[in-house]
Amino acid sequence: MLTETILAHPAERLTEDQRRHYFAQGYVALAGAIPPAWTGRLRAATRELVEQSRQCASSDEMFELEAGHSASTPRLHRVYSPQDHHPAFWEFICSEEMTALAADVVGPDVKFHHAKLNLKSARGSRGFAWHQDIQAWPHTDYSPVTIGVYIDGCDADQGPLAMVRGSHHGKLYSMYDEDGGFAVRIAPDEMTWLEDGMVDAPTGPAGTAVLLGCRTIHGSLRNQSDRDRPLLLVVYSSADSFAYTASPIASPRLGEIVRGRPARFASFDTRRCELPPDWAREGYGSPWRRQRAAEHASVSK
Ligand SMILES: O=C(O)CCC(=O)C(=O)O
Repeated sequence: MLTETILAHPAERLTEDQRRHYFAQGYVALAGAIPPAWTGRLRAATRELVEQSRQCASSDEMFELEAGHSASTPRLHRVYSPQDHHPAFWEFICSEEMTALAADVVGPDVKFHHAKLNLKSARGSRGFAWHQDIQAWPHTDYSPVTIGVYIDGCDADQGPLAMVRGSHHGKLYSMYDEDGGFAVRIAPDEMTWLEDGMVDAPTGPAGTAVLLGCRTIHGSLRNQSDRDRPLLLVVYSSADSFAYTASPIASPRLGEIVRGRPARFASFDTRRCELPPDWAREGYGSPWRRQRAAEHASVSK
């Protein structure tokens, strides 16, 4: 659904100011938007997944391990598709709290695309380079939104999501490096225009939500604190927006309508979007391995 049509529907959860901020700046942060009853359940479910990761010796399709992970000291960077590994996550993704937020920025009919749980363990080794998301999962329009929920809250030293204000109005950058690898990062020499004042990295208590548009340039620093930073990231779109490439993060839930009704017509925004590799054949693997490969390539040139 295109922005003008979305805005013709009244917002249910966001104030008009918050909704205006989302469409003007490409994101909006909502301190403590998700109630403690939910963050408590998500915290307990996260603990169960972390327990399971003790059996895991190297990163796989479910767990992205953080440096120093072992059976006695589990350290995780990410859990892929948490909704397929613990029912609390799917229930939350379909909940009124989440789908009403999504509906305010994608329109009344809401479709699920994929989710990930970025735990970013304490004293972690990785941030996330500046990038835009939509090139990894292009859709027929630019309605997709990622809703990030800080399950335990997030402070400045924990590597919060950082957004470049208004960058969704600008161009889509290439996510490929010089060697043709999909690096999930914008080449640093393309970002020389960036100044500190253009960046916002909102923090907040448990239940703080960040709604992030799919064209917005964002990234994050590594977690320098001694606390993990669990951030659940859920991607939704308008029901009439269709992904036209395989998803990098597969799930049997992909494409499920979680609010309202399925579409009868597709919505199109003809601004071009770079295509990712064929994830169905190549597999996505780890975005951090991709970014490291691109860094090494540019350092060694
Ligand atoms: O977890 C983070 O800090 C950043 C994650 C991110 O930007 C992404 O998954 O696209």
